[in-house]
Amino acid sequence: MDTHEIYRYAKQWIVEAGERIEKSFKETLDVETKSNRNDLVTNMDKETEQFFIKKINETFPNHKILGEEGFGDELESLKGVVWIIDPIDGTMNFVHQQRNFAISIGIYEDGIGKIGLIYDVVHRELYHAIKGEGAFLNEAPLDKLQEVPVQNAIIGVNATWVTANRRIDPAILGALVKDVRGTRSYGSAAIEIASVAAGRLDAYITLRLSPWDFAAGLVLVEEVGGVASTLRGEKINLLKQNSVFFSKPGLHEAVLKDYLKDGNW
Ligand code: 2AM
Ligand code: CA
Repeated sequence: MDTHEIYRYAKQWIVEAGERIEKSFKETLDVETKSNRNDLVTNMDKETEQFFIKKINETFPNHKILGEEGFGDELESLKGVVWIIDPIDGTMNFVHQQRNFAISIGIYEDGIGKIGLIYDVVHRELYHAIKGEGAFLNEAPLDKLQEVPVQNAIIGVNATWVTANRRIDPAILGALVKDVRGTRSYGSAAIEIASVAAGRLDAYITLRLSPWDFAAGLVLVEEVGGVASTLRGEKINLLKQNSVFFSKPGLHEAVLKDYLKDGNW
């Protein structure tokens, strides 16, 4: 694949899609719920995914597309070139705040992350990377991530996981939350993972994400020397829901060992 050509198109389309989303603020949104009353989807999520599918099909007819809203392909493998797209990550923020949402696009070839793009539309911040060629926030190169001890770390974590829930004993992450310098919750996994890549957060932890939530972020974080795994320290699977733990080096090993007990929970 001609990675640079794909990168140029993808950057152009993501900015154009962002402009269309911003224009929609003046119009009435059509909001529906999906799996539960807090799982929102709007006409703009669907229209934005269809915008990308049309562009990709016209320009790269051999590429496959995995999109959150389901207008792309049904994939059983990651063979070939696959675009993994979340047209609006942080839909609840989009609906309630008109900010703090992002478009997320990860482009993989035979399962290897080649391009990561996360566009924080309202703040006009485009995080982008080509594997092996560095990561950027708009024009500025992102620095390699340095080690940080737990007590100096700011971690992204949602309060869901330190209160009673179906996936983890709240005491486990509760202990970590007590020991770190601070916690943040932005409501868009893509922005939280991009923030780890940019050094604005030291780590991001969550118990359930889908491939479109983290596909782009994985490329960005690995490009700056960050570490990514599930909360049990396993490799993240791009075709399934996963728990995820994106982190600066050092902090990742320490948290797995001292709080997550190397997956023993
Ligand atoms: P979304 O806005 O694209 O749905 C909120 O904490 C973050 O979790 C958002 O990035 C949101 O993505 C994602 N999210 C919300 N519900 C989810 C679900 N049922 N499964 C996986 N990720 C989800
Ligand atoms: Ca979404």
